[in-house]
Amino acid sequence: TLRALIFDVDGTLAETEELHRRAFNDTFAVEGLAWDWDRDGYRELLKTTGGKERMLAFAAREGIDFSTEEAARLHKIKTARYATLVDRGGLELRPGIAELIDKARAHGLKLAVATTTSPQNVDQLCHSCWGRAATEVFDTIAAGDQVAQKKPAPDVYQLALQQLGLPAEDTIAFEDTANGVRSARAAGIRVVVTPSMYSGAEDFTGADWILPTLARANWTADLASLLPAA
Ligand code: XBP
Repeated sequence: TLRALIFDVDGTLAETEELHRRAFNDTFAVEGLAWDWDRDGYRELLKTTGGKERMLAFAAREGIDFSTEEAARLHKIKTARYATLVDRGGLELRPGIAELIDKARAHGLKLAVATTTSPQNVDQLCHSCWGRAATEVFDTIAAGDQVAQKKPAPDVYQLALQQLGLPAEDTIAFEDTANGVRSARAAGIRVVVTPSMYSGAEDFTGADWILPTLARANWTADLASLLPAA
């Protein structure tokens, strides 16, 4: 029986990665680092999930001496900058998300988050897009540093299942990236993918459904019959 939907945040609920990229670049600029991540470079960098991990992977690739302490320090500045950018408004839920969440609630399904980003960022997005705190939109939130290994490891989805108190079979995950699909599948969870701005060309092998958009004619019927072909 389907009892809960588990959502990825960045790229799935909203196209947030351009704001993350700007927050990184603004941070590098105020810190006097000559790092500037353009879109093509960022697409590659996104294969490393987690902002701290992404900066460390970039530095390692470029042969730059950069410590985990420095990554953590810069990441705090980046998170504050991201909050300011989200606060300015303009971030929108992807098509179909608001309706899906409403219909799922109306059906008595639980709603959860399994994300690589921080709880603060999830809350910021919920305030900006729903005008409500994350804990009012979602029943449980499994996030970034609460687990040992970020996506594509299954850890964050396993934590979400624990928080929900449900077996994997009773849930469906919503993702936008290959790393997200691998993470959900590794936790035994069926997964719907809606490719996003940065992930469109990725290989979604393992996904149970690939949908170009979550804007559906009838979410109520889809949930009842577990998403047959459009
Ligand atoms: C999103 C990420 C995050 C964001 C930046 O992955 O990889 O790292 O790009 O967020 P997912 P932080 O959509 O799988 O959650 O800087 O807060 O890590």
